[in-house]
Order: sequence, then C-alpha cells, then structure tokens
Amino acid sequence: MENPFRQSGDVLHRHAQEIRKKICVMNANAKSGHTGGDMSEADILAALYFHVLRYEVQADSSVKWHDEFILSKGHGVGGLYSCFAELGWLRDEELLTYLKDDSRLPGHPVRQKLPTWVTVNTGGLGHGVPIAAGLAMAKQRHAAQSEGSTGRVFVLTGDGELEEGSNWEAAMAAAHFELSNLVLIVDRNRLQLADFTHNIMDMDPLDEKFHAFGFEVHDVDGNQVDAIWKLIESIDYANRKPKAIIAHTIKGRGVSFMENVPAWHHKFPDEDQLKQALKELDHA
Ligand SMILES: Cc1ncc(C[n+]2csc(CCOP(=O)(O)OP(=O)(O)O)c2C)c(N)n1
Ligand SMILES: [Mg+2]
Repeated sequence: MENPFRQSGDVLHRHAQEIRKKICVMNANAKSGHTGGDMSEADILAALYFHVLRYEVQADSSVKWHDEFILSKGHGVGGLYSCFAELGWLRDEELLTYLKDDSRLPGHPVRQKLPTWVTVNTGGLGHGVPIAAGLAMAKQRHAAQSEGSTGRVFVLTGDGELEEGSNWEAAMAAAHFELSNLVLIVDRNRLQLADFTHNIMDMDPLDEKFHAFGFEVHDVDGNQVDAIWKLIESIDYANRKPKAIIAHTIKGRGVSFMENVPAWHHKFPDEDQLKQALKELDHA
C-alpha cells in the first residue's frame, strides 16, 4: 500500500500553506484554538498525509491504514482538522463548527467523533508515545506472523510535552523492544504554553538524550516539506532502532506577527489579523 498522493515541491508546500489558511479562518471563527502550535506543525502534517503515510480511503470515507499517525500534541488539533479538510475529507464549512456543541470537531482529537481518521484520543500530554510504542510492537508482531510488510507508526509530540516522564519510559521500552518501525517526531519550536522551553525546562541536548535512550536520531528543518519526506524515506526501518526526528520549527510559522511570540500559543486572529495572515500565506 502506498501514499495516495506522493506529492512534493511547490504542490506540497501549497498544501501546507492552505492548511495554515484554514487554521487561521477556523480559529478566528471559533475565537479560540492553539494557533501557534497548529502553524508550526503544518508542514509536518502535509508531508505525512500527502507523501509519506501509506493508507487507502474507502468508499464510505473510512480509512484503512498501513502506517499510523498519532498527534500526541492533541491541542494542535486545528492543524489536523485543517489537514483533513485539505485532503477533502472534511468540508471547509464543517471547520466552522470547531468547538461548537455537537460538532465532530472538539478541541482535541476524538476517535469516536472521527472514526478511523483519528487513531487515538489525545490532549493530555505525554500519552502518544507510549501508545505509539505499543502499536509499533503490535504491528511488528502481526507482520512477523503474517509475513507481511511492517507498518510504521509516526507520533508527533511537542517539545514542551517531552517534559512528561511517560515519554522517556516509552522511549526506554521502544529501544529495548527494538521498535524500528516507531518514528517519534518532535515539533521543536522551542516554545511551550507561556514561554520558551529553555526558560521553563531546558531539554538540550535533546539529540544526545534520544541517543542515550537507544534511538537513531535525525534533525530536519520541520518547516520544509521536501526535507521532511526525504529524510523519512531515507531511513533504514530494519536496523532494530526506534527513530527520533527533531523537527526544528517556528511556532506561528508563516504569519509575521505570530512567529516566535509566546502569546500565540492560545490566541486567535481578530478580523484585521486574519486578513493580514491570509495575505501573507498566499504570498509565501
Ligand atoms: C498533561 C497535560 N498537562 C498540561 C496540559 C496543558 N497544555 C496544553 S498545550 C501545553 C504546552 C505544550 O507545549 P508544546 O508541547 O511545546 O506544544 P507546542 O509548542 O507545539 O504547542 C500545555 C502545558 C495538557 N494538555 N496536558
Ligand atoms: Mg513547543
């Protein structure tokens, strides 16, 4: 099974920019949302869904996954819903129901609301990596029994999220059980809820920490769509090591007044800011 798009270059970059525009419209309409973290992850989501992940959309719009993706930083759900809309799975009008009563689009991803599109409910930080490790192990065992190819499990965490100890317990287990099909991507935007990570809990050198836990470690510019999929495709998935990709991103990426500004963690654009944001995103 392949990715149905395998897009790259300008086409893929435009998807990421359209995802960003949808995030801005959706959060402005809801007067809420985690705009900064939605924007930093947009290129990673575009590269995954439009190039890397192997899946098939069924006639009833459910998805059959060969690889899996878990958005562990569940507050970044605005990016995920916008990506679903860019894929054509959701209509843009439905994005305007974000955070409303009875919407399928609550403030964190809920599998019961979007069956098969969302793999695991997240939002409480620190759960995605342990679940991803279990899923990666199950996939390895299933593939060994059926002699099929092993699906990969991609999990996207925030960098502030890595302060949760559960990530490191799972990392230990991932190396011990040789989960070479586990790919942990860190949205390394160097900001967390209210401040820069180095002011709250300095986690550098992050690469050496993952090394010490038995991971194969890669760095990438997490706001360059082609760099992301090229790296993921170059990885050896048979070398018995789990993978960590430190994706260096900018929180609020793509809109000048949002970039690297801590307050945009949980802020929405007003009418003038939305106009300005859409203009900037159209021209970059
Ligand atoms: C267990 C837990 N504690 C606190 C929160 C509240 N919270 C939501 S987002 C966030 C900051 C996350 O920062 P980071 O992981 O760096 O995400 P990003 O910068 O990508 O938005 C916090 C503390 C939470 N969702 N879960
Ligand atoms: Mg962060």
